[in-house]
Amino acid sequence: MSEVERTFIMLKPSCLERGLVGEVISRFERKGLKIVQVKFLKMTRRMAEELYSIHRGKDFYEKLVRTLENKRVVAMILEGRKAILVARKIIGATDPVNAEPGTIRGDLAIDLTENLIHASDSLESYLREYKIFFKDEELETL
Ligand code: 3AN
Repeated sequence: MSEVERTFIMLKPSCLERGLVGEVISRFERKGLKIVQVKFLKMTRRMAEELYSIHRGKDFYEKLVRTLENKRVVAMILEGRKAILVARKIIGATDPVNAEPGTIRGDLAIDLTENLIHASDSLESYLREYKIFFKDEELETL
């Protein structure tokens, strides 16, 4: 069975505001993950709520949704061997204070809510999350 899979990545508004889009994308490319599709878009409240639906009811949920609502993000699909696991390793731990040096959050972030980037953490998450941002026909190999 092929180990090649796809994962969903979203660069958060803080990543764009800090001018780190190129730096972050290049880390995935240098590792060998290929960009299947990428788009800039403005998040609606509904999209933010859908993306973070598993956190609904938690004390940080409203703050989290507000960091995305009506803000510009970069959404992309990456492809490669074990892409979901590989992307999570490149990103590092959720809290940048605990993220290892060499990871995106370890090197470039310190705030927990504004931790620069989102990446699907399982195949199940990927299948739910990419559909919030992309239509299937946008992901056909060009
Ligand atoms: P990850 O982004 O590493 O998959 P999740 O899914 O547990 O982490 O959390 C989603 C987002 O929620 C994180 N990127 C972070 O911005 C925020 N977050 C997670 N835990 C907390 C917390 N305890 N306080 C504030 N924000 C949090």
